[in-house]
Amino acid sequence: MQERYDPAAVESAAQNWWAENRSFEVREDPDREKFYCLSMFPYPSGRLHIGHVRNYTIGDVIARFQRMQGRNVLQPIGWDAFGLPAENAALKNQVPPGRWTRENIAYMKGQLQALGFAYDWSRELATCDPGYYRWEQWLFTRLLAKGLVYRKSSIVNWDPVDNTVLANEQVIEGRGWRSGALVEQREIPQWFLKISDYADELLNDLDKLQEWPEAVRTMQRNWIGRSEGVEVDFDLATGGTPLRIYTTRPDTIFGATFMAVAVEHPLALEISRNDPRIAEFCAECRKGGASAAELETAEKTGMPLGVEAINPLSGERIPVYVANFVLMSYGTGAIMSVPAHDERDHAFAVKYGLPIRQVIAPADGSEINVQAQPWTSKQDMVTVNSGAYSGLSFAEAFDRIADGFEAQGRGRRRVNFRLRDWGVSRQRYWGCPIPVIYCDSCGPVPVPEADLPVVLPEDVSVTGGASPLQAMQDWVHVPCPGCGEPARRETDTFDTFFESSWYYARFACPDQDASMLDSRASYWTPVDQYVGGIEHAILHLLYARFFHKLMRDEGLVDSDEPFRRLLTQGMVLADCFYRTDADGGQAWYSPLEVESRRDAQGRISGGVLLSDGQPVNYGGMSKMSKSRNNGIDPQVMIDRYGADTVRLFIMFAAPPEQTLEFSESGVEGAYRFLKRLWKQVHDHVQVGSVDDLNPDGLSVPQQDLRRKAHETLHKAGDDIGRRATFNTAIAAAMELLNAIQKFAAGEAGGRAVVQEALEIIVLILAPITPHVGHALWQALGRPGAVVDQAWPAVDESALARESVELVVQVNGKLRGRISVSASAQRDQVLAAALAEPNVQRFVDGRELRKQIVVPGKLVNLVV
Ligand code: ANZ
Ligand code: ZN
Repeated sequence: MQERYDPAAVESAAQNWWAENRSFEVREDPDREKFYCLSMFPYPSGRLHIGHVRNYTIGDVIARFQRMQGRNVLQPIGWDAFGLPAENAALKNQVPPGRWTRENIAYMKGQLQALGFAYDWSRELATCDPGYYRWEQWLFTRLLAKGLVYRKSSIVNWDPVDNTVLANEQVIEGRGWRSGALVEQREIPQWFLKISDYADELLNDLDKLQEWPEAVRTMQRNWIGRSEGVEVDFDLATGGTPLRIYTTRPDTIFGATFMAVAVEHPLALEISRNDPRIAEFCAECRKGGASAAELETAEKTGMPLGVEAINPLSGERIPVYVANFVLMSYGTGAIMSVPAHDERDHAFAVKYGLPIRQVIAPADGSEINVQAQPWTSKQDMVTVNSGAYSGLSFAEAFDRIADGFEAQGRGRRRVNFRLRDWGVSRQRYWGCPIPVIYCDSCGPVPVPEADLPVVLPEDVSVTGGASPLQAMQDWVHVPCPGCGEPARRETDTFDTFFESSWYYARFACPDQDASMLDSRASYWTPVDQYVGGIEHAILHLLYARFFHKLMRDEGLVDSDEPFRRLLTQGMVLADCFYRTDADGGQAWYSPLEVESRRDAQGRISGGVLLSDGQPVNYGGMSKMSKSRNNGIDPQVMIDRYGADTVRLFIMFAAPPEQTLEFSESGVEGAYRFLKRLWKQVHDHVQVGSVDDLNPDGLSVPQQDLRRKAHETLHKAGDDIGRRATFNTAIAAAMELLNAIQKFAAGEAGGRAVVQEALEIIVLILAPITPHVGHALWQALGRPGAVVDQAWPAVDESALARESVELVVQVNGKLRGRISVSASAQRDQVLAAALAEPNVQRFVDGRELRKQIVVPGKLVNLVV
């Protein structure tokens, strides 16, 4: 064994060994418990960032730990390879997106391998490969046949610079998230997946996901947004089609003082035709962002349409407005407004001087002032000012009013979901072609199964405008599969969430070229542990859950949910340093180029730029970002200290769900620990390794060290396996190393205890620092490779304390303490208690009527 710890040599040796022995290639084995560990696959942006490294290290530690528990562990990796950045890079560097993507994959694969992740590389996949995306094209045509896919013209957010449709989440303050251009509203035909058909199941099955963070389940629940209400028809005073509204509060109907419709509502459109002021108002509203979140915060505006509606219960006539806060895509696009009991209606009524009338009140009689503030409670309330419906609770009023409308045919109970159908069309080039052909006589025709995949042409030049597919005449013009007449291919591609919605299942059978999935998918799924960023808490996880159910209904998997346990890792933060230049702008310097200065309390107060020796200001810790130049390229750390140090630092610096504060001194600390461990093993094996530990013949200090080793093992197993607090397991291993260093091994018995304790440290750390583990296991003279070792069993007898302390009571009062051997019998304990001088004083020769011994705790003598 080398005396000096040389990470580069150690890491390549271990990695070669794993590759030669195909250590991480797995096969289905019905006789063994399987464990499928998956980290969210990366977008091949070019280089791993530190968030990736954290994500993959956490996943790898869990996978390796589960392997040591004897499970048949699958840990695959692949590439989420379609998406906009490839097109932008193509535009900038004049390389086709496919080439750029594959070059990035090659580089990043090397980075992942250098980090020693235990992936089954034989299953690697990239979603831009036709062998992958053909199956989502196939599924799409199946769903089309089943009626789960439809085409609909809809208003979209149009980014005039990127020439693409944006999701509502991609519109920030009315501008495109990437281009910053003012977003326009346009109507174009799009393909939709009917996720709404699964809304109830997606909601109810959240209850099965007990091992997901509660916060994520809540976000999903809110996103699905189930609501129970009533649709009611309000007649218009002028006659014609009644105005149908959706309300969850029919109990407040007597408080409706106006109505409001969306700017796209048929009534608003009809009146716009003759009223240019209304038309202009509607057009103006459509320009802004259409996201619900934005409308929530935007100033509420509207205009009276000049028509009145008749309240079906009170007969009152109330004005109808068109208003920007009513969404056409929810409910019926029209509402009754009750300003006394709804926030938005209240703000609107105050602004336009509309009446505010209280119709519900606190059941306990306390006063409220709805002119000043709406009161919105459903609980502990009673209806007031509501004619024959006064004096009722929410549930009573809801039911009576709903029953009445249903009997009259004027209304009906209805469940609505906030969740919208998933628009999957993207007007982008670098994505999976939507397998549809448009024919003038047959309409849209799905590409027949035999003609799949529709391969995306990769030899293109990207111009920045419309998708290059539109200009590829040879590709676009094809005969109609139905009638054979000239027809055109769809040039839109799928939303890239399509690919990431089912990759986890494909990893079970990536080589299957006759079907989307095969029986191996039922063996491996659901994923037992999924690890990824909280930014995917809603859309990615929801779409993957939806796809899992779609695939289940195709008979492709046999479970209801794709991910059994979910861990969402925290962000990585780093210090930021800056200088303010003459015109007030800030220049940011990488923390790696700055030597920080600390104040008396040890807090960073500033720093010096290494290149010019001049001071820089400290800007605090913040999320790593380009704008603050505080991103740390993990490759720099790997090159400097090795993969094990980076892995150890990441797992030690914080529990996985919390933010991690990057600091180079922390990385150095991890490196020093590994050097210390290396030296300890080196010094130990210099004398020779030992493997004949005799637990019975140990001295007290030897027993103490052995107990510490097994206590550490016990704690680490619980911390890693159950609590997922890897940092405390590492801290315990560090303490054990300290104890070994303080221990004077001396002769054979002591050296055997040290040998065992060192082996325990190596095994505990094996999932975290697997390369060092590989080398030290060999150095300790153990057979086999550490990667194939089982997690060691705790020796319960080693945990027993040499001596235990008991309290002694006489007639229930504390009279003394004794220390006895942990294995002492009842007689010996009693004898020791009676020999205690103070106890003797209180017993004082009297007859012992009762003697109670609670082992390990107390003795009570009754005299
Ligand atoms: C009258 C009322 C009185 C309402 C009251 C609330 C409080 P959820 O729970 O999200 O389903 N609403 C209905 N359709 C809408 C649309 N397209 N755009 C904007 N708002 C709409 O919310 C249902 C409530 O949101 C409905 O109940 C309606 O206002 C409003 F004291 O009707 B309510
Ligand atoms: Zn045709």
